[in-house]
Amino acid sequence: MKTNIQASKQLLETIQKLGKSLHFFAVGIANGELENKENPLRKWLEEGYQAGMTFFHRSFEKRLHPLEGLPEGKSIICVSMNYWQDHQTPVARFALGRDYHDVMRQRLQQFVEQLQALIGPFRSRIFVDSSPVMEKALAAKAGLGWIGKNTLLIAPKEGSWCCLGGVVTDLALPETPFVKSRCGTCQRCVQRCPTQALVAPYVLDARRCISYLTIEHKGSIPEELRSKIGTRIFGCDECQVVCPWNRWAKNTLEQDFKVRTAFKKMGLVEMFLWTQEEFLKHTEGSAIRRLGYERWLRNLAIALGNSSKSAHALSALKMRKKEASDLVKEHICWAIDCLHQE
Ligand code: B12
Ligand code: SF4
Repeated sequence: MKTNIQASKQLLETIQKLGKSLHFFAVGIANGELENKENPLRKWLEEGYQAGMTFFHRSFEKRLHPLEGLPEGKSIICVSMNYWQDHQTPVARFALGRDYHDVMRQRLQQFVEQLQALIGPFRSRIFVDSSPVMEKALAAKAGLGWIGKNTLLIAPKEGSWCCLGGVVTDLALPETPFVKSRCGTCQRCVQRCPTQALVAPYVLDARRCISYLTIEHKGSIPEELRSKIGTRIFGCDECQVVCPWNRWAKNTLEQDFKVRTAFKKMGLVEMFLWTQEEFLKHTEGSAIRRLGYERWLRNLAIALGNSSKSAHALSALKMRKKEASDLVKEHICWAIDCLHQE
């Protein structure tokens, strides 16, 4: 028995060391059970906070039992990877470089191959927001950090500027210790959210969240929220920027995450005037590409309406209006009205 415990401790050390060498800033183990009497996912869905993300209903049970995604699945190796960089652009930091799904998947693949070379074959299934898995709840269970009032996973030393992922395995691994919440009485994220999307600590109403509206939402953006979006064109970082636990954020080690020149150098008008070909060229390999050109223009029209009035912005909006789809045209008209009112 004693030797078994020792062997599994050693295995855990090997896994954590390997993970760190591959630039994961935290590595922990969770067993898969998430079901509890007051399941927060159920309540969240009942309130309609998922907005148009209907996939949650389809995969409800699977999300609670992540081990079932792998025959004889026993443990889940959870990892996080830092994407922070000190650039303020209209694009949220997680999307400034290459798509994190690709970066993480490739790195997790390397991790599995190298671990198999060290300890022999085992079954595995990688996830990076690719299967119905509750990545934050699992990461919290594995002790990578705690779920903060902004609903994101916060790590004690690194903060929340990280993406999450993991590997379901048939290895029987010891669960790593849980980290207690350190949010305390702080409410900065809840108070500073521009659209009051954090309707209570730990509860996010996606229908109001700028990240949802600019990335996931397909149609017209509710008019009463447009002015609050400011000049954000893809995602929102506000509830992380204000979090005191992010004070010590360090620049990412991943070259692939580094900001693309287009987002660093180009202004809103220039990006709004990209042709579809230019949009595809500048967003190749980026998470932004999945937004599509039409929603890209929709978001930029709002950002221009919220920026300071300039002849350049007005003429770009008027020019685009001539050939725009109904969706984009509606947002352009709103933006022109905003600029005329200034
Ligand atoms: C749907 C989704 C969104 C939606 C909804 C966000 C949300 N808070 O749920 C939208 C589009 C708004 C969104 C936005 C963003 N997202 Co997102 N998103 C997801 C996704 C696909 C599922 C999340 C989910 O299951 N939500 C449902 C609710 C019920 O889950 P929950 O937040 O865990 O909810 C509860 C908990 O906080 C819970 N709770 C508190 N304590 C505990 C303890 C336990 C054990 C449990 C079970 C629950 C629990 O109570 C809440 C219910 O009210 C995950 C990837 C994945 N597969 O997990 C990425 C993910 C959460 N997103 C991520 C990121 C980076 C973002 C953005 C920062 C991007 C940006 N800059 O614009 C923003 C942040 C907005 C915010 N404050 O959450 C990262 C987060 C990394 C981290 N450090 O936590 C993830 C993990 C993707 C990844 N693989 O890295 N996202
Ligand atoms: S991402 Fe922005 S809009 Fe969404 S909850 Fe955080 S601060 Fe609010």
